[in-house]
Amino acid sequence: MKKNLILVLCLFLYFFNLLKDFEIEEKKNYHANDKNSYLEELNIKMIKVENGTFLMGNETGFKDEKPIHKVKINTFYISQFEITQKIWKEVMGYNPSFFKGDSLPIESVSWDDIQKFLFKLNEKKKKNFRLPTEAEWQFAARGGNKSQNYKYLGTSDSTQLYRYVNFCDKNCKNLWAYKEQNDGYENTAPVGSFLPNELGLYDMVGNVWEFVEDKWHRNYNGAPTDGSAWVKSVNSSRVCCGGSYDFYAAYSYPSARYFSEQNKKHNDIGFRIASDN
Ligand SMILES: [Ca+2]
Ligand SMILES: [Ca+2]
Repeated sequence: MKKNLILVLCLFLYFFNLLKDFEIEEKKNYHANDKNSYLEELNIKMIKVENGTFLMGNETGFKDEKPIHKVKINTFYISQFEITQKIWKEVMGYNPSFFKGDSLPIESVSWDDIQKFLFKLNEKKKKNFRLPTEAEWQFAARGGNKSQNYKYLGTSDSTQLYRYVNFCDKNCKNLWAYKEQNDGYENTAPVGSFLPNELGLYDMVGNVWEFVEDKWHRNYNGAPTDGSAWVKSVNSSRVCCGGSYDFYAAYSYPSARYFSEQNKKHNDIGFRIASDN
């Protein structure tokens, strides 16, 4: 009788473990499928940004964000996500990123490298993709015509920043890390990990800075007001926008701007693409 009981118990444990293994395998598959469909969706989805006017710059920001000036933007398209390493590899056949991962944003590419990427992409797709102008980028980051005039991205409440932006939070190793909030990432995050802005664009602020077409100027005195790129300059540095995983919480807003030599690579600068139609 005792023997039978032990046998039944053993059989029960055997089937229980089988069931558990099956469940774990199911869960793994679920996540794998989830990830694949997620990556497929990332296949350069473009969002239409309707024409409009806006006030570019930031009265309370740094000197380079001033003066505020009215800019007219023509309708254009911009990619919903930062360009990923998967897309870069598909087009260029190599991956120079410092932090590796298919769904992470491409970084450690120079502005010049991006021109080669755009040339190859346009050959493949028979399109005219380009970098957005700084004015287009900032209009889109602020939500275009759907803008709610949030101070940050998707919110004016600084305590909610961690839900919208991958910035230098408590996971970040730098001195300026904002220890009060946890966005979940020390370095770059898979694109689309945070909440989108009013236009459904992801990571317009944070994750990686984004190169735009314009050359760097120390302020907006003399900047174009028709949405075109400001490229008249002897300076060879190009503008990048929106902050990164390594940037200050307090300045993680759409008008944040910085620059890099156009032939230099940094592991906190990437890009997204635009087109006229
Ligand atoms: Ca972070
Ligand atoms: Ca970004």
